[in-house]
Amino acid sequence: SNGKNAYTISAKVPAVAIPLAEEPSEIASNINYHAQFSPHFSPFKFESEQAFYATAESVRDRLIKQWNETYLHFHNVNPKQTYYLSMEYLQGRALTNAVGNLNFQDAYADALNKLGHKFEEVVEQEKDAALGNGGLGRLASCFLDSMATLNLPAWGYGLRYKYGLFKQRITREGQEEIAEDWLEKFSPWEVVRHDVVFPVRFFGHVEVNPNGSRKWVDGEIVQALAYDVPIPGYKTKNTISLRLWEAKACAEDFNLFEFNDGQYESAAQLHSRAQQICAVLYPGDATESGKLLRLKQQFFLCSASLQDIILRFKERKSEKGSWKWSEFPSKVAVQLNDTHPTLAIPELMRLLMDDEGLGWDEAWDVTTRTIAYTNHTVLPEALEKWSQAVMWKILPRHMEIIEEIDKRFIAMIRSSQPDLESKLSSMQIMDNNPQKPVVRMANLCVVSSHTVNGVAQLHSDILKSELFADYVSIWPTKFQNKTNGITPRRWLRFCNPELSKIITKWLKTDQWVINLDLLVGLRQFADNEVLQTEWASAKMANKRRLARYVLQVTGVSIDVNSLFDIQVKRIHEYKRQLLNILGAIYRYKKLKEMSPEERKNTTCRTIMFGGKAFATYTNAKRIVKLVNDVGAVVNNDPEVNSYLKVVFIPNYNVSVAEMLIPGSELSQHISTAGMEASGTSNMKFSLNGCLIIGTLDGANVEIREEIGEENFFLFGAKADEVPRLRKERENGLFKPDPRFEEAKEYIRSGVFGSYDYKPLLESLEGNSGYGRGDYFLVGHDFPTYMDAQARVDEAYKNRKKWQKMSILSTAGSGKFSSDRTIAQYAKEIWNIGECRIP
Ligand code: NBG
Repeated sequence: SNGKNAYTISAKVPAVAIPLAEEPSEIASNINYHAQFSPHFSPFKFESEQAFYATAESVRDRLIKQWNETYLHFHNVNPKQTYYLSMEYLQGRALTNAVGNLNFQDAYADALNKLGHKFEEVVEQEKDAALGNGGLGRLASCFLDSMATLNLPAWGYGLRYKYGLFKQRITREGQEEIAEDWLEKFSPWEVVRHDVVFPVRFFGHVEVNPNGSRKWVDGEIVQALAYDVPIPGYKTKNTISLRLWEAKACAEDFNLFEFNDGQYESAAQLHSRAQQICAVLYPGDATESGKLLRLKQQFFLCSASLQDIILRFKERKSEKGSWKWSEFPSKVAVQLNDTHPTLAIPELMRLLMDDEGLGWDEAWDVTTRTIAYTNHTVLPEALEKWSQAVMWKILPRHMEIIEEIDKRFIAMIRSSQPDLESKLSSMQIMDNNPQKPVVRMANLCVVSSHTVNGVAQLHSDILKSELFADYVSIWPTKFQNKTNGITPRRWLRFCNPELSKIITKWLKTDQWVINLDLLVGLRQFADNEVLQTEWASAKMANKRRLARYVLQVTGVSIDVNSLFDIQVKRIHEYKRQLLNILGAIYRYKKLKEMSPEERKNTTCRTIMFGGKAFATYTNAKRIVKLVNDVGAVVNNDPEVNSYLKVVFIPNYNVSVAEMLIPGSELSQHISTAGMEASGTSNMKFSLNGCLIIGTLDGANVEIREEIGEENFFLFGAKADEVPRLRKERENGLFKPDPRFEEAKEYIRSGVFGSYDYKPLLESLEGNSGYGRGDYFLVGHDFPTYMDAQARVDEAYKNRKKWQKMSILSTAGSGKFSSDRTIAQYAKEIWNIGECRIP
């Protein structure tokens, strides 16, 4: 099948309406039905695990019904539709979210009770779908929830990795990575679509036809098979799709002759090559073959998705009579989530020119009016550059197209903006440096997209003034800001039911779940002692739950009356977990030096860390090891361990976040200013009434504006000071604070064990072998960080005031709903409107 008929709505569809269970007793029998007739397990077992799968299948029935109705509605109305292309989706668990969005929470809880199960225990059986690394993937998932909730005609496209993000185990050596098979017992949420299959080509060469047209031929063809995941909106029937592609080889690719000849491996060679494509999220790309595989993944996503989009466009258009390609951009918006799906640009050009017969100008016009690009980082190492040689090998036709785009771009500049001549070499797409010729994907995106956006105001400003500054004079209106957001369903309503109840009670409405700006109504009650008491008791309940979890996964017992101080995110030097742990070390040393009397005046803290280090990022792994070593010493030191605990929570993921965030009181967002594009966990913490200690970086800037500067513990250099400070440091003008020296010296003295921390410590020094002259300015920011921490300690002593600040944090978080972000994308970039099922 080449998917040709997948979108024809056939007259032969059975029209019988199948009623769904509504009452708890009917739902119970429906769950029972699935337990018996969906043959995954023995029918003679109905433990939590079996209950989970049967419940999920029952919920899935509802989703599929709404989803079909949504599809049909979109098909009939044929509005302009957005397609979000992302290599990552960090979906987490789906059950609580699905029944919550369907507004069937109580009915399912009752039904499970009738069957002898507890809803909370059943949901724990679900494995996280972790098809992403961190913020970028989780953002994509929050966006899907908002698109569905806002009834927007919008879909997500991604890859169905067999192994998503690795599972992290902490051993004496530090972090260990283990493959996580989220599909081990199948996912109840995906529906395989055997009628949606597209061929994707790799390698081969370009053939020139007598009429001058070009065609990409030969090479190797892999089939892309669609798996659909239904995404329900909150209290709406609209249910959209996340379409994930899996790579398959055809039966014909299996060499029966070789197999019968006993050459089993080579007989199945094409099959195993196809399987590699979606085997893992982010294959290590240190090797040549790793790079090749990653590029193949990216192209696989782009090609399959675009073929699908084009086919749907044609099908819907031709049902309604004649149409023109120039109408494509008024029916289709494609959003590139970072540069990972950049190949969508040359692939759309190729499909339009080589398959559909358009000329260059027409194809270019359609492509550039269709595609928009979001930048998520200014870190040079994360700006993708692909070797030209590798690309010529895998995608020869695309390289011709990219060269042509580059050529025309250069010609355009020379004729219209000759003053930019000197900038051309850095602006052009091809970096033809003979040592290492590469294609700069971000440049290709900027040149070919109608809109480029950053993900927080500061980040978008930096894009315009630094990274993409040279392009601004050519296209002054191309650059926008879309400050990130988070879905208030998962990140407050469902993960923190205790606080949600209080909010609904005081606001006298639960509409805040879809209109988060309403939270501002809490401000007027911030001083109200009744609210403060209720607020504190919700937090305490969440802290207790978190403390039980910490004990269970780490064996460390923590004091629920201590200040719960959390930093959870990917481990990275720019995020500065090292600053946090150095602060903790200094705190420990001071506690040791105090008399028992003095200690009684200190604020008790539990400092929690969580996050994964990329498997080959050595310094990040050393930081994980250091945190664990410090924890082992501090937590077992009877002299001070009732005042301080340092805990590393293993295997941080979406589900763990849903537990940690509601129980947090202080969270750390302490990146070197200018380096964190936005951050989104800062928004989650703040929404849940957790105070932030942080730098003026990413979305911290806007959070502080919204909740009030008196409710934010600010420290550190500002983004525009960073270049000067680095220079000063290079020139030996930096004078470290004695507290900073003391903390480092304490590690060197061996208090935390004999592991070789020298390389890590040297990264904080001048021009040592490992050192980068403290590029991330840990030393510079250390003193103001410690001062801010002292302000935190003081503030926590006044619990009333603390509760007030916490209420104001939640009250000021309305702006950070992904509903707001997505509404802005819809209006200002995609030009799409609501398409709600009547
Ligand atoms: C990340 C940024 C975060 C940001 C998310 C979502 C990448 C490349 N970027 O600051 O580091 O919140 O994207 O926009 O993962």
